Amino acid sequence: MRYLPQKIERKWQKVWAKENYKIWHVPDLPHKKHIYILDMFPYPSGKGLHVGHVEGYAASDIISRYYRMKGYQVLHPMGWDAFGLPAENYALKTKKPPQEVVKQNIKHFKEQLRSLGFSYDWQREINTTEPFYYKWTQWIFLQLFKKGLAYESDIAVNWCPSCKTVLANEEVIDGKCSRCGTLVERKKLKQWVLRITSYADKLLRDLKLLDWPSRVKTMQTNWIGRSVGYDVRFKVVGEDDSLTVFTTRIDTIFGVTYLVLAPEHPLVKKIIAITDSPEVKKYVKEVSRKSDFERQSEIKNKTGVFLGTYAINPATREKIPIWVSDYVISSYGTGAVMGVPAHDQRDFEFAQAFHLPIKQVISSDGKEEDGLDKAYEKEGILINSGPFDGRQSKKIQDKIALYVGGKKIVRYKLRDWIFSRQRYWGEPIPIVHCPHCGEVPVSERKLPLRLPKIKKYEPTGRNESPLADISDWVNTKCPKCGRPATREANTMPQWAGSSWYYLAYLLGSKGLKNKTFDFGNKHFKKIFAAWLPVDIYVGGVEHAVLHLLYSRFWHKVLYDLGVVSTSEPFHKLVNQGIILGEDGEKMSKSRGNIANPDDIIKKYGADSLRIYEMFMGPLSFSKPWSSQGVVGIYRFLNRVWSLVVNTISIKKERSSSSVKMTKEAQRKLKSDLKELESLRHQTIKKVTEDIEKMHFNTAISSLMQYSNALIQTPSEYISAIHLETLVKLLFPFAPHMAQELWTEYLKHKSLLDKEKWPSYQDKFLQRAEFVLIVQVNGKTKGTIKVANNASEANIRHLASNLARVKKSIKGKKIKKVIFIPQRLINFVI
Ligand code: ANZ
Ligand code: ZN
Repeated sequence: MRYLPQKIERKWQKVWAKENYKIWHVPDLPHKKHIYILDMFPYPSGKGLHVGHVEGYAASDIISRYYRMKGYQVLHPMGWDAFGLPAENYALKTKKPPQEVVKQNIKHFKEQLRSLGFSYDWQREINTTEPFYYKWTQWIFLQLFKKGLAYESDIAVNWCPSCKTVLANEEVIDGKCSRCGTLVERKKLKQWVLRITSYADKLLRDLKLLDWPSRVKTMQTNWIGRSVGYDVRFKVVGEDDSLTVFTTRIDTIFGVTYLVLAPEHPLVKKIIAITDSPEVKKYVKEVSRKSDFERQSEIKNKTGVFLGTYAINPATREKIPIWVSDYVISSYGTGAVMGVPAHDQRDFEFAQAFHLPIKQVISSDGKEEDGLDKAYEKEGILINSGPFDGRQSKKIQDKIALYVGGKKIVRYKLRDWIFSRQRYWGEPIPIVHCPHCGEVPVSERKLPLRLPKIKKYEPTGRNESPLADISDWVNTKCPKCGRPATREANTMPQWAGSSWYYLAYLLGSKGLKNKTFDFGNKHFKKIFAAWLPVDIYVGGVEHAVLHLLYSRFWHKVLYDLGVVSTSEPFHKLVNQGIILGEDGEKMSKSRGNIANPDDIIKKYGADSLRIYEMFMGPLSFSKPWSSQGVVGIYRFLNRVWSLVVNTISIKKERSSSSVKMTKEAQRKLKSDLKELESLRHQTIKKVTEDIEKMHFNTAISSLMQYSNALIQTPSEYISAIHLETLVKLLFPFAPHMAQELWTEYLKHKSLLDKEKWPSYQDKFLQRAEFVLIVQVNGKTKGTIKVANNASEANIRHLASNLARVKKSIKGKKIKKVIFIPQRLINFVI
């Protein structure tokens, strides 16, 4: 009769697992109301599931179980994002092949997910490293290639000459390699790149269609970084060339006192070739070694050098000097900037550092200030601007553009996606390099291009993946001309397989293994059209600009290919907040403040863990862990358990009719039971609405209130409908315990997944009586109990007759009575 979560939970997990979790399996083509509820799938690291995973997965499980009871077909799948660095690094550390490590880790993760009672359609489980999965990843890559959206390009990367490897920006510290301390160089390397920039406008525009947290939308908006401005040409003195700058403030052009180029700008090279200036050469060489990260973090400390050349300002015809500085980014705009120190703070600091003139051309009142101490960046009235003096700065932009020959242009911060990695554990890029035909795609019929099993999968230290050393894999024949050729040896990045996995679930392994090789076949299209877009997507905010942008990009390409029928993959996005350690700090091994889900399940059961994490606070908030909190929830579940178990056994012993009562007691009991029935309806309403809004903490609060009210009611008067309602409402949160009570104590044969969600009736929401607060001048003097249908006059009369109220208002004039129905009455004297 005791609540023993460990026993109960294992029992029901076994029942649910029957016939490969048939109970949660939905058909490819839904035939009634349906909903697609998706979790961000994990990469199966060696550490196993953490409490942050549990938070998001518990939330999506609750809504999945709820919608099933509401009669929906719920697609709620799970799988493994198993290619990429985390798995490979773990393999290197444990000195085991990645294939083996991944298999082991998946087994462990799956066991953990099962032990939490999550209701996944395991028949649709996918794994990005299975050849029949990545053949589609490769297929999508080939479609991108055919559309000109995948190309090879020489790209500047961070290069350590000692480790002979590319480094990420984060791996460069003070310009040095974080592993060996050697000065890092920027190096051009041939890489595969995806043209995400050609979707920049659509990616930005369609954010409007999405029900996403505004924080994530803002991050994507800034990352895409749309700017409307003008390209303006400046003639270079003594050269045939002209220089084009990109500016968003063409209204400041009369205030340009210098031009400044990125060190990589082609004109810099050209001028160096002519002047052979040692100073310029030295500067360019120095900064070329620095990563972008470093250049941008040095914003306060401006460096630069005069190129020795001049240009003509097209607005004033003045001769202005051309400088080189690393505050200009070579990959943005034209890599050239017109310097307006009076109206741009970065330019102001640069001009001060190098004693360049500062010329004010805009002011708030049309008058020049003497000596600016910082840039005036706002709009205003033009001054010192020839024919445009006295005009409003913003409105005059197009006219000034016409005057100086500027061209309006939209530019984006978004850069194309560098898509190749020099590592082993990724999808092979299905391209053959032929000396005669160039880059030739592997025939689609030959996919998957399998990743060969190799003995040495450590990074080579050259700018190639270890695959380059496998000669019988690399050497092949050109698919086009049949002559000897070599395979692309770089692999795809971690983000490839996850860019389309929500589609893979819809096909399942059966569909993915389908021989008819066409993603766009009619049947697949029908399945996609039926389920997409994903209705609710739950996951961490750390994916805001990586995964969530990449997958939107691939989806839009597939949309343009006619494969999918919606322009966006994920309709509603929900971010779970970060769970901090008990000390309020980020959970980490070194701090020793990590809460381990396995330990909690062992001690208190999965149901307690699930409910605790939902009760910690609003889902999207970050919040600290509390061991005491877990215990509190465990006690709550124990109380519910005893309530149901005791009520059932006591009811059996004595029936309510055998008890003798006075008339008065009978009347009170009747009123109490009426109240309880009203509370039942209120609880159903609240829990229903809260689950749909994903306000789980408040849903749990109202379940606590309802169960407390039941606990206070004598068992023999609690009708079965109360216990059934409580158990059903509790089911999405604590499925094991609810099912156990339903089966063993309430004696039902059904599984709750197949039961109907309780409904409420509005007429019962009205309570028979209310407790009303009575105040005088805002100070509480007492409470009165009034019938639901009592009139205001009646209530006023009752309230003013309270002893303490009587005393306060005696002989005073009542100025006003504030009455809030069902809550409060306040006499203002
Ligand atoms: C002159 C000017 C005057 C500017 C002024 C701003 C204020 P967003 O909005 O981010 O697109 N810029 C252009 N290309 C650059 C590059 N490659 N590296 C660094 N800065 C660059 O910014 C556009 C503005 O950033 C441009 O407008 C340019 O400076 C600078 F009062 O031109 B502006
Ligand atoms: Zn060829």
